[in-house]
Amino acid sequence: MTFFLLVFIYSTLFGDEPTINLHFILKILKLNGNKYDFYFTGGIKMFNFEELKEKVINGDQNKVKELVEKGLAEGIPAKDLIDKALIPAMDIVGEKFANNEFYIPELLIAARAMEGALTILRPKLEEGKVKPIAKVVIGTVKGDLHDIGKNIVASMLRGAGFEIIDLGIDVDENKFVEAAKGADIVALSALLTTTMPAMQTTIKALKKAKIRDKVKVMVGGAPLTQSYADEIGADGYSPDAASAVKKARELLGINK
Ligand code: B12
Repeated sequence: MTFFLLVFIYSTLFGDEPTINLHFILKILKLNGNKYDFYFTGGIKMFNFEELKEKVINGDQNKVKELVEKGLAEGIPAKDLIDKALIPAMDIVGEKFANNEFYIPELLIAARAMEGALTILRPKLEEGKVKPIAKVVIGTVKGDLHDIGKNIVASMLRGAGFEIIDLGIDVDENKFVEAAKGADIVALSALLTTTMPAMQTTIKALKKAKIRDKVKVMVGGAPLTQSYADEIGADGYSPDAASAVKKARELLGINK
């Protein structure tokens, strides 16, 4: 009697390091009568973070989307694709810009490729959304048009159960003050050293409107530091999106 397949189990196992994706296939083959044979086939799937990084740097929008979808299909978490390929790629783009190897068009093309990837990844970051635990008003401060990082922070907070009011880019202090009424946190983003002072202007405006003591102010963005946050009187600073979620919880005394 010819054999037939009884069970086909496909399981993808992840370790702490999901770059290497081990997969095993257990095949139980029934031979004649009561005789069974068990076979394991195994392999290693490697997601190429370097390739994704390179495609973002070169602004290859279509390839970036394709690789991101491939990564997700292989079980790579959205956060890993962002942290291990997309953000490092933007850092390199920034370095190239600083060294005059890249100019504004290259910066824009890379940013567009990054945005394309984030359009696919953002819903994944926001999965698990529950009843809002607190309200966060977020925006990039006046004079600053950078929003990629701010949008990641917003998505992570949304995914962690916060209600997000996103004011967008180039937001002046009055807009922040208006939106802050009834909010728990005001989150300010700045990517330029020249726009960092707008954070302090916003904090002063919150004080003037007598709502400073009703909201927590959280700041972030590549040029920011904890000491700058302290200097301008912010309640919290985080260097990245994941720690921004922790910081927001900490500021509001939310334990889980
Ligand atoms: C993409 C980009 C652009 C794009 C922005 C597109 C967009 N939609 O955002 C465009 C082309 C528009 C642009 C324009 C300019 N840019 Co630009 N840009 C960049 C670049 C390459 C990447 C920024 C980025 O998206 N990084 C990836 C994200 C995920 O990281 P992130 O923003 O830092 O966010 C993370 C954390 O900072 C944190 N975070 C961010 N916000 C917040 C908020 C809170 C509350 C918290 C808690 C945390 C947090 O969490 C995020 C996720 O982990 C950087 C270089 C760099 N490495 O930063 C230069 C850079 C920021 N740009 C720079 C410059 C000079 C400019 C221009 C002045 C260029 C010009 N001559 O016109 C203009 C300014 C326009 C303006 N008025 O804002 C300089 C700034 C130098 C400085 N120190 O001030 C940089 C550093 C490049 C360089 N090395 O010279 N830019």
